[in-house]
Amino acid sequence: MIWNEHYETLPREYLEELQLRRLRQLLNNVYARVEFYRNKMDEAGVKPDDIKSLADMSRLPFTYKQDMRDNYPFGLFAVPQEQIVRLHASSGTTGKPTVVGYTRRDIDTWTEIMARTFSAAGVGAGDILQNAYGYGLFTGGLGAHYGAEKIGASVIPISGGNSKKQLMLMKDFGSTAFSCTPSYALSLYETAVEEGIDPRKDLKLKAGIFGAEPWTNAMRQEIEDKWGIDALDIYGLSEIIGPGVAFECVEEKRGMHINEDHFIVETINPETGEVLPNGEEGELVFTTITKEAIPLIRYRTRDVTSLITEPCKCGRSFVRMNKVMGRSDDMLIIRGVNVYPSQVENILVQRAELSPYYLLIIDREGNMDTLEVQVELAEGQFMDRVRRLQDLAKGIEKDIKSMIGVTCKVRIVEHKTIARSEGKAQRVKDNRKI
Ligand code: DLL
Repeated sequence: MIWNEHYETLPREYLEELQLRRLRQLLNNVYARVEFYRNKMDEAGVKPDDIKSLADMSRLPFTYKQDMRDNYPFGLFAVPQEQIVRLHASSGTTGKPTVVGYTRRDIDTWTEIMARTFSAAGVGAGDILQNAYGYGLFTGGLGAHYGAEKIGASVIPISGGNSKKQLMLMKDFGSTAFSCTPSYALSLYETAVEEGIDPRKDLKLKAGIFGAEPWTNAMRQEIEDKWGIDALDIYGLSEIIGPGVAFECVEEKRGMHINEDHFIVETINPETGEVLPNGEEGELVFTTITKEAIPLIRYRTRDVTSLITEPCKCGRSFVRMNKVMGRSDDMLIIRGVNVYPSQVENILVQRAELSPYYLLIIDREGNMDTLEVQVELAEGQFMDRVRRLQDLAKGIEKDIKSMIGVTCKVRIVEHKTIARSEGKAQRVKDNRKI
């Protein structure tokens, strides 16, 4: 179901007109109110009035995560403190978190785009949504919560983890949908099996809304088969607003519709910053055109994917983004070869004997990088047939070499030896000291 027929199906020419109008308003606003943007635009020699078309956007300077860190905690806020009704933060790998603020209207916008997300997944009033994204500073829990209430679903705010309790409530309350990271969906399934629950028979679930980390279509297939549900992808990042920047529709499940009435998207070459034609793979860059508390202009997400401009069968006119293949800063360079964890995952998930749990361990011996791929056997597969395991490992090593171009060592480990996550999965251990 389409939540907001008017905006979600707006003909492109009207949509672009709306984007330009909102963009110009935003630029005037931040130029007047945020010193950081005023300085940056002055340095780049561009004034708000110079932006006369969407194509002129490429004249605007980029904003980086580092800019948010440099202005920690509230330096980029464009409204006075009295108007901020919520703060969230995302933890970085180093140092201080990235802080984001919301005005009341920002919360409404976020709720609206999450309502669209759930509707597109076929979830609505009468559904019971078990929300297993983490509640707290992470945007996943509360973002999904507000959207689900808005569409009239009964929300169970259970947060992440506590798998046995999750399953008990799923069964007792008759949850019809759930939301969490895709890796947690798989881990929860394992607990279900241990608890003697057959999700297809014993539960009423029909849909899952999974995101916050990259996952492949093969993983989607696996989740759908195991749980007996439609598994939909949802994308977002705290800096832009949180979950709901883009969402998949259950009709097509091919690419996530970007809420373009609130965010302008570009794909760029991450090295040169040059804007790429639609359809080419590059880094996603977003401009928030309705956000009040922290508007971001041409924010560099580091997420790499491509855009789909063909109209979608569902009737929405928003452009779609393909699945994120990785982050340009998660891209590993191993002996000069660019490697995304998702490429390795794609090779691993094709083998039924394996589970989707893996870890890439990178080290350096002398001047040589080494890559070890640890992957688990699937449930019910055992380590006893050594010869068979060797063949399996050799086969994967060969595929990784021919498809990705990097030599590695594959180590197959017992089922359930790689750590499970309740939120975002950790799939890379880089021990190189560079
Ligand atoms: O992960 C917001 C979110 C919560 C999205 C719940 C979806 C569901 P951050 O913690 O700021 O925000 O992390 C943002 O996570 O730049 C991507 O690298 C990654 N990411 C988010 N969704 C997806 C997805 C939330 N569907 C970072 N596919 C982003 C791939 C994703 N990567």
